Amino acid sequence: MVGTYPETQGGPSLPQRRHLVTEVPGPLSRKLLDRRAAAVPPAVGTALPVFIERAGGGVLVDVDGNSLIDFGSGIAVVSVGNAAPAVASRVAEQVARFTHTCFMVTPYEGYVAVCEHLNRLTPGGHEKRSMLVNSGAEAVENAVKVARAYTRRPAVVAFEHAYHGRTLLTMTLTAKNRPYKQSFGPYAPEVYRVPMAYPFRWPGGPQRCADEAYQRFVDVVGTQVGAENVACVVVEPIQGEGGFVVPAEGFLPRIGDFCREHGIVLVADEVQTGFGRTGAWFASEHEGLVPDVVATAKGIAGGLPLGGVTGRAEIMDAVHVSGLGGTFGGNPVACAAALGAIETIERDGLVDRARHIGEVMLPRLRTLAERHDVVGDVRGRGAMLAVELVAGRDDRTPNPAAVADVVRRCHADGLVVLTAGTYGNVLRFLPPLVIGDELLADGLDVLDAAFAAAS
Ligand code: PLZ
Repeated sequence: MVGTYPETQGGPSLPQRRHLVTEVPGPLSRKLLDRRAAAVPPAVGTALPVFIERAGGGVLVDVDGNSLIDFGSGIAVVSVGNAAPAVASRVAEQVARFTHTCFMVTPYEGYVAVCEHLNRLTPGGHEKRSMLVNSGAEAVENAVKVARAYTRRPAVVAFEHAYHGRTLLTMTLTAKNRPYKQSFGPYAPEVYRVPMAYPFRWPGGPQRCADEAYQRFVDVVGTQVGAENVACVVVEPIQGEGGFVVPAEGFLPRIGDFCREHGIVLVADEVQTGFGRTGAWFASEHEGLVPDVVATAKGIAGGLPLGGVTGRAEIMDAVHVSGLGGTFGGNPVACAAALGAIETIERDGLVDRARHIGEVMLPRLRTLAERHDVVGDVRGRGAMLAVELVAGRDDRTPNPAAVADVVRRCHADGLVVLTAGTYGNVLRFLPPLVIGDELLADGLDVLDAAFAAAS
C-alpha cells in the first residue's frame, strides 16, 4: 500500500475531521495519476484526482494522508457511510462462506431476503416481486424489458434532462448528449422524449409549470406516439445527473394517473433518490406516487454493486421463465452488503437523518443565494440538494464557469463536491447520511468561503 497514514482501517472510527497535510492532490496521488494516465483511457473521467486509501463516516482519506469531507458519497452510494460496520462484517462473513454460485444455477437465501426487503420498502401495499442485477443501468433496462413483455407494446417515454445509464438502451433514455451519447449512436429505437416540469427553467414560470408540462406530455404522447403503443413512462422522481430537478408539484401524480388510464407501466428510476436519500425511503413518496415498477441501485448495498427491479406481481410475473437474469445479478456478497445497509438505515434512523441534513443545509444554501447573485435556484429534498448557478440576478443564462471555479476551491480546501445539470451549472450535495453535524457545518463553511473567494 502506498501512503503514510498509520491505521489500516476505514469506517466510522476514522477521525471525523477535515485535515490537509499536502496540497490537493498531493505528491503520492500525482504519482498514481501518472500511472493511471498510462493504464486507463481518459474516457473514464475523474472529478477530483486524489487516490483514496480509507474512508468512513463523512471523510475520505487519501494516499498522502489528507482527510477530505465527503459531500458526494461516491454519487449517492455510501449513504450508510463508507465501510459501514454492518456492511463490512456481513460481507466478510459471506466472502468466507462462498462468493458465488449464480442465483440461476443454485440459489441462496440472501438474494431472497433482499427482494423481500425491496417488496416491503418500495411504495404501495400491493403484492410485489423483485429481481436483482449489478447496476442502476441494468435495473432500468430490465424494468423496460418487463414493461414491454407485460404490455406487449414497444414505445418508451422519457423526459428532458433524464439520466438512466450508459448501456445502449439507457444511454438512449438519457437526455444529455455530452458526455454520455456523443459518437456512440445509433441509439435504440422507440424512445420518445417529453418535457420535464422544471420549475426554474419553465418558459411560462414555475406557477404554470405543472399544468403546461402535463399538457405537453399528453400532446406528445397522443400525437407522436399514441398512448396505446406506450409500454412505459420512465421517470426519476427527482432528476439526478440532470441537475436535481424537483418536478413541479402535481406533475408526477398526473403522469401516474395518465399511465393508469392508458394501461402504461409507470417506472420510477429511484437509483439516485432511493434508500432514504431524500428524507423518505423513496422519493416517489413525497407526492404519494405509487409506481408500477421501481428501479434501484446505488444506496442499496453500502458500496457494493447491486441493483433491483421491483414491480407489481402481475407485471413481473408476466415475463416467461428464464427471460431475465445474468451471471452476477444478486451476487451473494453484494446481497450481504445490502442486508447490512438496510439494517443500518432502519436501526440508525437514517431516513430521518436525511431530513435533518436538509434542515441544516437548506438555510445555509439560501443564505448563499441571498449573498451571491450567481445562485439562481436552491432545490432538492433531504440530503439530495443543489444550487443552480446563473449569470446574474436577472439573467438565468447557465454559468458552468462559476460552478467550476467554486468546485476547484472546495476541492483545494478539502471538500468533495460534485456537479450536475444539462448545462453543467449545478453544484450538488450528497453527503453520507451518517455525516456528523460538526463535519457538515465545516463543509458548509468551506462552501461559503469558496463562494466568497469566487465572486
Ligand atoms: N439512473 C437516476 O443516477 C447513475 C452516473 C455516473 P449505474 N448516476 C451516476 C456516470 O457518469 O456514469 C444513475 C442514476 C439514475 C440510473 C443510473 C445508472 O446507474 O449504476 O451507474 O449504471
